[in-house]
Amino acid sequence: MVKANPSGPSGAAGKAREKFTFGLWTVGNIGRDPFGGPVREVISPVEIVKLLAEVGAYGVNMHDNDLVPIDASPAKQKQIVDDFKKALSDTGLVVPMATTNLFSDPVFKDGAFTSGDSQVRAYALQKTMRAMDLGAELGAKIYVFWGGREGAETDAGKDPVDGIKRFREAINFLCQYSMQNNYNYRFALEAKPNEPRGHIYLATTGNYLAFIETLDYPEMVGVNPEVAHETMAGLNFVHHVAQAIEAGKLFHIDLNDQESGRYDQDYRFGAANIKQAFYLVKLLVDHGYDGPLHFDAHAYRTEDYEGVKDFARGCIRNYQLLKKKVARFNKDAEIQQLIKRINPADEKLDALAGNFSENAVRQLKSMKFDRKAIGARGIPYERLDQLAMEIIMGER
Ligand code: DIG
Ligand code: MN
Ligand code: MN
Repeated sequence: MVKANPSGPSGAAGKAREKFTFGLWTVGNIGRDPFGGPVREVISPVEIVKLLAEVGAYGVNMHDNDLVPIDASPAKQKQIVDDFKKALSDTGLVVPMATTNLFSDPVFKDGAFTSGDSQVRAYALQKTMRAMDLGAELGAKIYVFWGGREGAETDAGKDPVDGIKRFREAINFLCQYSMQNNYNYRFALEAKPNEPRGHIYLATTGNYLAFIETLDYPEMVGVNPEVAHETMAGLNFVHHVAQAIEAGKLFHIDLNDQESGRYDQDYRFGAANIKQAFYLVKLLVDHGYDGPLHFDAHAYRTEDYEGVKDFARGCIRNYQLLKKKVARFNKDAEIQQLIKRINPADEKLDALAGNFSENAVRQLKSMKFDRKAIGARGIPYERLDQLAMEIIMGER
């Protein structure tokens, strides 16, 4: 039996904690993989809430069926939800985000919103509306869509253009459902390039950022980037998050870690690529991201539940340690001096380049640039990156 966290999510002396959250499916992961069965017994949502309170989490998220089995009767659903609400009030944990499982049940084997079968698409809408009702009942204000089955192994049977249209139709419909019920959800679309489908539509955060602009209610919809997903495709996750921040669309974030070019490992945050984790925390801190920090990750298959708690504590601790390193980096005089050298600013030139005018054209076209001298200038990235590494390694 795990003990509840006496101080609740506000922590000792009521100091506001970062909004560290975990999905029920993360610390509740029983260790199945394609080559082996479960290694841990199933624990209930109530026990998961208490485990998360014990390790210092702020909140807990869920897919509909993480909490309520897909075939539960209304009476059973009520019992489960009442018990869950009591655990939340006992521990002080909150539910910032909810989502729908549109990927486990065989009915979704060829997609949910993008299935070729009208019945499946309609059922996916029904299931999502019910899950949105449940999430709203628990106080969730962010609704995540991860299209785990929205894709194909072969393009022989479905036109990928139809996939995009069908996904848009569903999101437009559900935006209106949220408005009709005053749920005030912010929708967060989560990309992944492949797995479990051979190819998943809208494979990266960038795809979703373009897609959002084609929706009927784009202001309601943002993204939920996950570290492992761009990383497994060999892309720079931090730059994808930067584009989301710049577009005002970082509504949520899934933190974990991943070695490039492998299956979705969903490792403990910071466990694989500490440098990327450092620059991610720096980006979030520098741009004042204050949304949930959701660890969509799970413990190694080797672990028992004490190990699962170590995993969860490690996610939180690595984020907090890296946040301290970011503060050191931002305060370090030599580092800031080098950054200034790397970004020599000229306000006059920037003004010309930033505001088109005939005068700007004339001046820029007639200006003399000493291309050779500029090209010969050394740019001290080696020194700067070494100093950053020494901060990350605790030597500075
Ligand atoms: C996988 O990374 C997906 C599912 O776990 C879930 O639908 C979503 C919520 O964060 N992430
Ligand atoms: Mn993942
Ligand atoms: Mn995720």
